[in-house]
Amino acid sequence: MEPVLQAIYDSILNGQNKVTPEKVTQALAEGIEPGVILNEGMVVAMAEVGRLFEEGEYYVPEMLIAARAMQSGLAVLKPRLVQANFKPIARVAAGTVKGDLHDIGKNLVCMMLEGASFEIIDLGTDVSPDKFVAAVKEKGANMVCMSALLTTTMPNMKVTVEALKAAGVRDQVKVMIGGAPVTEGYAREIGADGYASDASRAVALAKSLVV
Ligand code: B12
Repeated sequence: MEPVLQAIYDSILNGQNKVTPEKVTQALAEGIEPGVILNEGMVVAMAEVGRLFEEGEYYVPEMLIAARAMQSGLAVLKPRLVQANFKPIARVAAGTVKGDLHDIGKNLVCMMLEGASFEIIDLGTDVSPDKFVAAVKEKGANMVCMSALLTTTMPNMKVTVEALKAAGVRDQVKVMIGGAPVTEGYAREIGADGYASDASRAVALAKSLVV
């Protein structure tokens, strides 16, 4: 691994939220592609944080400070991931489902979609089915993106799809879902239009759904 990518990786793992943006800036200055910095320096670090948590070596506070370092690095990367916007391809209401506070993956998907000329209505985290419905009815969203990182909150994706149906707007929108525990099979099971395992695949999927 390039030394600067290793430094980014280490700074996230150690939750050094001042060092991460500095190292991301340095990596960009060294001419490393934003996608490489993201995937080979940052996303892998969060995966390692998850592993350490699973093994009982990290606890919630360590996860939290690692996430803060990740977010501060992403803030530097964002302008490079989000290119100039053209006429929006579609209006996307994106959020992490009810009960779930994980937003790094959702934010990444939003950034990449924004960079690919989608308009984003970011509903944030802990988003109730009613809020997704309101974004479609009142803000004219024609795509709904739901993220869930917990097996306990995943069922709220299904509840949201049902709420869209009950509100009579399911046919007006494409529904995309994702997040670590989510699968293609689950997307089919709950009647979503698609699933993607990462942010670049999310862009390809979103484009394929709007044509
Ligand atoms: C950081 C983190 C936290 C942070 C979140 C900070 C934040 N602002 O997001 C904090 C400390 C708050 C946290 C809290 C908790 N967490 Co946590 N957390 C993580 C961790 C380490 C990383 C998640 C992450 O950011 N990954 C990096 C991003 C880039 O990846 P991603 O989210 O998967 O997103 C990508 C794809 O999935 C996809 N994607 C994501 N969303 C979408 C949406 C669409 C539409 C599409 C198409 C694609 C897509 O694209 C993204 C980009 O490539 C994971 C471990 C892991 N391996 O996931 C645990 C993990 C998710 N957490 C876990 C747990 C248990 C918890 C807590 C319950 C802990 C506790 N006891 O309190 C709480 C729950 C709080 C809540 N109510 O939500 C477990 C979940 C277990 C399970 N199967 O349910 C995990 C898996 C850790 C573990 N290995 O046990 N956590």
